[in-house]
Amino acid sequence: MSDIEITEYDGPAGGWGSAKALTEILSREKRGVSGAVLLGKQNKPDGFMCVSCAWAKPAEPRAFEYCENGAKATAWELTRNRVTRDFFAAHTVSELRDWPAYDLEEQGRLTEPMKYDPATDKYVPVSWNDAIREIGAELRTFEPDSVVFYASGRASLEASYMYALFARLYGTNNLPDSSNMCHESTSVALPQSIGVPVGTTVLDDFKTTELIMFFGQNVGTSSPRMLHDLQEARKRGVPIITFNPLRERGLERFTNPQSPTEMLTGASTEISTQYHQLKAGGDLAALTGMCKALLAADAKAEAEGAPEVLDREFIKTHTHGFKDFLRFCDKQDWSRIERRSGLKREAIEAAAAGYARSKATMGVYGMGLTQHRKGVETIQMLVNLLLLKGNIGKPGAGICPVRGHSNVQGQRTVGITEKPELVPLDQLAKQFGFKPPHKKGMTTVEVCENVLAGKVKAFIGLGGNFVRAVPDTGRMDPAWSGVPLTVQVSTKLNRSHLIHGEKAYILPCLGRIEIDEQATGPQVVSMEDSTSCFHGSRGFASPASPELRSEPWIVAELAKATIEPNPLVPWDDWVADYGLVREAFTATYPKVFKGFKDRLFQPGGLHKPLPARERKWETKTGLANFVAPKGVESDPDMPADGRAVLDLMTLRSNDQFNTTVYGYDDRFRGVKGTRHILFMNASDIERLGFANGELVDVSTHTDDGHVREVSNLRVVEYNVPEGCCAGYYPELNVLIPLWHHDEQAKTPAAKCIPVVVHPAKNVLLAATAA
Ligand SMILES: Nc1nc2c(c(=O)[nH]1)N[C@H]1C(S)=C(S)[C@@H](COP(=O)(O)OP(=O)(O)OC[C@H]3O[C@@H](n4cnc5c(=O)[nH]c(N)nc54)[C@H](O)[C@@H]3O)O[C@H]1N2
Ligand SMILES: Nc1nc2c(c(=O)[nH]1)N[C@H]1C(S)=C(S)[C@@H](COP(=O)(O)OP(=O)(O)OC[C@H]3O[C@@H](n4cnc5c(=O)[nH]c(N)nc54)[C@H](O)[C@@H]3O)O[C@H]1N2
Ligand SMILES: [Mo]
Repeated sequence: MSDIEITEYDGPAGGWGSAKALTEILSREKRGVSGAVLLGKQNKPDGFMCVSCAWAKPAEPRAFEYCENGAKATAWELTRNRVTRDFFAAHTVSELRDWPAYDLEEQGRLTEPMKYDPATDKYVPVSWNDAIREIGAELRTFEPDSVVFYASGRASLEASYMYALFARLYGTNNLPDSSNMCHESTSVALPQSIGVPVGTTVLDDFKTTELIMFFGQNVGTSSPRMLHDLQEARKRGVPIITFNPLRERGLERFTNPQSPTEMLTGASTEISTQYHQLKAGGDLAALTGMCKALLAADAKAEAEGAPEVLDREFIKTHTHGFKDFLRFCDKQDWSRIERRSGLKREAIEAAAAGYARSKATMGVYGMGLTQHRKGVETIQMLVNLLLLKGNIGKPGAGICPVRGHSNVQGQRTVGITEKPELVPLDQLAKQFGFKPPHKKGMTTVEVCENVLAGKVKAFIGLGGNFVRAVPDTGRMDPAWSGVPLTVQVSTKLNRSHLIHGEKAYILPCLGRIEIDEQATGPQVVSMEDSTSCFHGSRGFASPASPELRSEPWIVAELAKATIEPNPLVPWDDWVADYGLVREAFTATYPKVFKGFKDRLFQPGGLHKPLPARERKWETKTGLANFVAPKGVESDPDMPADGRAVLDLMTLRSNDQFNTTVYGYDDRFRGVKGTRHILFMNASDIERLGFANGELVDVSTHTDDGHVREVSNLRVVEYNVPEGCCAGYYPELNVLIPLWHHDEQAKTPAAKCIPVVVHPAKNVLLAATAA
């Protein structure tokens, strides 16, 4: 407890704080100099692709093309710590369930396959042969649609393609992935609006853009390499208009840790030129306000004979639904927009005026838009705003969803999706001579519903920590014991190994940074970044244990043990030479991967064709669509008795990668030594009768009959809008009702949870819980 410290952080993002954090993590994972040498290969055209975020890799990389958090992720994977059979022999699973996430993963890399032994409540070693044979035998007894093939977004294009094919040959489209909890709102919104499921911008657009609008993405923590692109744009005088309930440091100021001058002089670049601290879920209202203001400015310009504000030519030739959209905007009144967004009309008009001036605007966003009940509508509203001035399909302009996991976008590209309509099933049928399943598979939320209902017979996780990442963990955790089989392909120990099914296996795999030696020699893999560029990646480090297997190998062996041999699916040849897998997915997606074979290591990556970038609209109307939302409420389940209820946002700290907790500090937010906190506005603290630093219990305000509560969070007075509060994911996932998700995409609405704060019932316990 004495180590907990909450102060105001007044440094920039990057800078010396970043350099120091880097040295600390390399030494903690015992990777000093060798780690630093490996970091020099990170995100280089012939190196390995970072295992942290999915931000684009420039064609001409900087000397050190990594950031503090990318380096942490590398050190985390290359740690010298190991989880051996002795570790499992020394601890029962029930005991490990009480360990914090940090302690579990800090044990190091998994080293050999393990199997759960109910008699001793321990994991015991099992040979690869037996593990694969036993899992295959189990899978053969289940109805395919009762088996789930989950993927976190790290596995390569090669492993992902094989995994998706395995699931479909087995007979199911149950291929949910982490993007179901992340950018699924994007994948549903953008195809309706502009006919592509991904962003339309590339790195070059940052060089010619005239304005960047930034919504709900914490660049300093979640995609720090992007700060270089933002800094360069700012140096050209490009304004950045930010909408975020929190004043995130990376969006305020940045010192480039790779610039000696900046480091020595302490110079930093101001990032945002306008910063709008809107309410959680206030974006739909704020965007509506901006559209209204823009339409009003255009009408005024027309009346005065001044140049038009909208791009009328673009609207006429390229869009559909403009009239209905106008009607929607006309109907919304400013008082409601102000109330819901938490912003003054003048502030919204100032943002709109900035937008009106720009001839090329980018709209960048992250989880602040996607993780809401109306996430899809909000993203579509951002597209509407861009369409008004023709900002899709021209240089320096476009929509830029910032993806999470390093290959989450790529997994979708090669078939990991529960939506069969997104996959060329006919082509698969032809290529591999089978009848692919056409029934829609389960999303992440549907998997949870079916686990609760006892309908899931087996769960296979290709990476990730599903049990910990999903909503409603208090209800979910006990339900997993009713699943007959759980299999986790992992690099490190996590909660999904401890909250397991009746039969449970841990299959340890190589990480991307490690050398992957197969029959034809060391293999390379590939992935897709946030800007739709494909890159090759080459492992450099020796494997953490001789017993590790590659993900393609594990998928192939599981497939061979489960389904009938098919001469058209040469699993063994594919494992021997991943180039043959690339040939196979190029045959399935010829347009997407045209020329990939020879351009795997092309600097900057190979950009995949995106019709919307060329103003070709593959939508139902054949045009870009204005899509009007139903109203401006982005989280409509807020109960009526408003005042005691706060909107909770669950966030990442600067010291975590999703459920992986690197440490207990959140440097940019001034928090040291704890993650068990609740950021609150000073006036809410006073109004509700609490004090800064007091311990409180927080419960979800719903009437669905379930009690959801987290106890002993420390109140931290913080600059969040009144009526909002914030804390850390995944500790607070217990508070998110399973049904509290985007209405169309089913992305859990993790950024706006109605909660009530109570005095702590049992403060004594807290002293040990901190
Ligand atoms: N270091 C590090 N990097 C990561 C990850 C990590 O955990 N650690 N995770 C990776 C993954 S999988 C993902 S998806 C991305 C996630 O990266 P982000 O999209 O940055 O996700 P979050 O950190 O959840 O926070 C999003 C931001 O949204 C703001 N916000 C919250 N609610 C609202 C709202 O209603 N409106 C607006 N406008 N803003 C809001 C928050 O204040 C916060 O700044 O990062 C990836 N990169
Ligand atoms: N409340 C709340 N909940 C959220 C979110 C939120 O903002 N708020 N964000 C959501 C988002 S955006 C996401 S993406 C999900 C994340 O959900 P997941 O992707 O399921 O979770 P991670 O924490 O990224 O998974 C970490 C584990 O992956 C394994 N791993 C790491 N590298 C590899 C590898 O190379 N191969 C294999 N096979 N395994 C590997 C390690 O064992 C590690 O323990 O969580 C979601 N949940
Ligand atoms: Mo994510």
